[in-house]
Amino acid sequence: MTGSELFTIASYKLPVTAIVFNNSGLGMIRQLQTVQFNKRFTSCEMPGYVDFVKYGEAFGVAGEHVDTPEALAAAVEKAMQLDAPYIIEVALDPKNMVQPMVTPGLGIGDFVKFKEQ
Ligand SMILES: Cc1ncc(C[n+]2csc(CCOP(=O)(O)OP(=O)(O)O)c2C)c(N)n1
Ligand SMILES: [Mg+2]
Repeated sequence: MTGSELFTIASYKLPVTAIVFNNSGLGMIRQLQTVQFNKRFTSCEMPGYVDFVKYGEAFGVAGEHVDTPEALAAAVEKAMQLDAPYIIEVALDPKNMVQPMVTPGLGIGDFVKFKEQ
């Protein structure tokens, strides 16, 4: 979700809901560096935190933070009732990884297996 997009949906009061999965970094890159580069992390962990609800407020777009699946479901329900833009920021642990993970350059059947989360 870029500033240009926010500006557009705010300007035209479009009923668009943006859901931001905020893991404070480049999670996919961090995951690749975990699995393939022995945790030699570079340019994927971003110190600090950007509050995307406050960012939306700067454009006049309302929103809320959620940190559980139940709260996310409730926020989506609420957003669907609104005739206005809305931002839902989902707080994620930067160390969370996604499974299954497909080996880069290989087929969909070639999953990387890893134990760490
Ligand atoms: C235009 C472009 N540049 C670079 C990449 C490489 N790339 C893939 S995932 C990723 C990080 C994405 O980070 P984020 O949007 O925070 O999503 P996350 O993986 O944390 O869920 C990057 C840089 C890309 N896919 N496209
Ligand atoms: Mg990220």
